Amino acid sequence: MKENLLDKGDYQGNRRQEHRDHLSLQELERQIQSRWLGSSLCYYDKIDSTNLEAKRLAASGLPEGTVVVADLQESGRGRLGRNWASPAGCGLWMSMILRPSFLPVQASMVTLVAAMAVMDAIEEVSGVQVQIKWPNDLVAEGRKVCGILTEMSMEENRIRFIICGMGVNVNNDCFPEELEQKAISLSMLTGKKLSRAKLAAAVCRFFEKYYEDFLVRQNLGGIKNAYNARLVNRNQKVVISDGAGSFTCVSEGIDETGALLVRREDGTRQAISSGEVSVRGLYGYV
Ligand code: BT5
Repeated sequence: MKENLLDKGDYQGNRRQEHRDHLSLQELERQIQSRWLGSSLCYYDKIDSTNLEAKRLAASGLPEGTVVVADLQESGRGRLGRNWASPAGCGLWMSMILRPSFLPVQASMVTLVAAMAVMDAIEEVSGVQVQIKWPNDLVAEGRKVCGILTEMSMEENRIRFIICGMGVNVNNDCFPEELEQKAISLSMLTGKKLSRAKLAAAVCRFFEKYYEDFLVRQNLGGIKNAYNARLVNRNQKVVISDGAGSFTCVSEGIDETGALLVRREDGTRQAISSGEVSVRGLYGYV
């Protein structure tokens, strides 16, 4: 039974969301017209996390191309166990099941494919030109609009399945205090309420296109230039941090494997792979 959190004016304990649009299995089925992505579609009014649900469904045998969407995630997840705020009525919280035959080392490139797909879908549906914060964020006006979480299950040395999840702030008109300076939604950027089902459909269509090109090439050569053209902080100083520490360098753009090429202060060049590093501009989050 659908629990109507919105009518309680509840936003994870915060203010009421003004913008809403209708999200349902029927509406998603009507909008999603891609060839294989979304041919199997699961929709939930409420779930712990669409990535977790997609993992469970993939483990139980659901096919490649299955798309899982929820109106509300109770435990939306970011990388490294971080939380993803996923209130009801305003975001696109969606995960895809992929069953590729490429090597596990290539799996991180799926995040970049997804970033391109969501970026193009956002532009088509809202007119907003977002930028990419390598490897997994889309940003506008210095704030995060979308985060992507790609997870992989392996058996022996091959991929059993990949779950690629994306969270897009669509019609949110406020965020919890700790995200107020860091997050933004498409409705805040446009002043308009947008259809999440249309956005989901556009993401699936663009993802199919870029993912198929990636499968043929086995690299990101097909999207590299377009990706770099929208890379935030390109040719500017950034701070790279990992568990071992941080250093300042100039971000030059991605290569065909999705690594970020940087120039250190002593002039040496390095390719940073997208493991668990964070890249920031010199000032603030972006
Ligand atoms: C991400 O992690 O950006 C990946 C987010 C993936 C979310 C999707 S939603 C569908 C699918 N199901 C899931 O359970 N997850 C995926 P990361 O780079 O670790 O960023 C997480 C950080 O972003 C948090 O620590 C917050 O600072 C910030 N954050 C949390 N919620 C946000 C939101 N709604 N908008 C913008 N920033 C947010």
